Amino acid sequence: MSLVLHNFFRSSASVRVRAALNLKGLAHEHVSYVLRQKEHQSDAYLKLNPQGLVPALQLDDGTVLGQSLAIIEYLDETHPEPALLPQDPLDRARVRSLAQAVACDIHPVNNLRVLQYLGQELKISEAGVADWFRHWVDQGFAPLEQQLAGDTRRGKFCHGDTPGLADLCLFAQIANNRRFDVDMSRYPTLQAIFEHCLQLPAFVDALPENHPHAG
Ligand SMILES: N[C@@H](CCC(=O)N[C@@H](CS)C(=O)NCC(=O)O)C(=O)O
Repeated sequence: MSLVLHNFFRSSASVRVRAALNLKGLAHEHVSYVLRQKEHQSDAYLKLNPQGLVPALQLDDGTVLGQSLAIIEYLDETHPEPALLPQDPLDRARVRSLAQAVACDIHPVNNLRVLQYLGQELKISEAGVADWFRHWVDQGFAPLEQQLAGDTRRGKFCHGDTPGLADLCLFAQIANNRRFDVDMSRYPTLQAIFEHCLQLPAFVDALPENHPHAG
């Protein structure tokens, strides 16, 4: 299968998918879009992905999939090993719930277009925008830390000792947090999971700084 990932090195939704592709051992090419230059809003990209966000995954028959969680679940269904979701329905719901706590409740309010709107349209200072970012991370991370710290289903990763969908989302968020000086000492359980991810080349290679088009 020849796969093309339309993405941007710093995009955390792209980091999720890059790490998933790496965990599955799926080779892929990169097409990069510089978000600050609005390359993801070009006619050519909008033809591929009318949602105008990265990432999008293009399959060898030309089909384009948008939305990182949908892409990751597609990869998991078509390449079941290693599994990114557990078998048991309740466990699957638990992992999806953890993943969505990051991907649906933290990431969207901290997305580039939101931060740009705050700065460019509402004229909020750079420091104010950074405060906004940290506020919404804290709103999401504090309950997540509490939930995961007290849960025996957690292992090295969010669910047991193998990485899955929730870890992909958490890893990408924590990697992104570094740009805004989020104080991770308040979230020792989340930080420990991040560090376990960093033991795996699949995650390390997905980091922004290791993207072939980083810069
Ligand atoms: N829910 C989408 C979010 C995708 C998304 O927001 N991507 C960001 C980069 S992380 C983006 O394209 N931002 C462009 C913008 O904000 O203008 C997903 O999970 O794929």
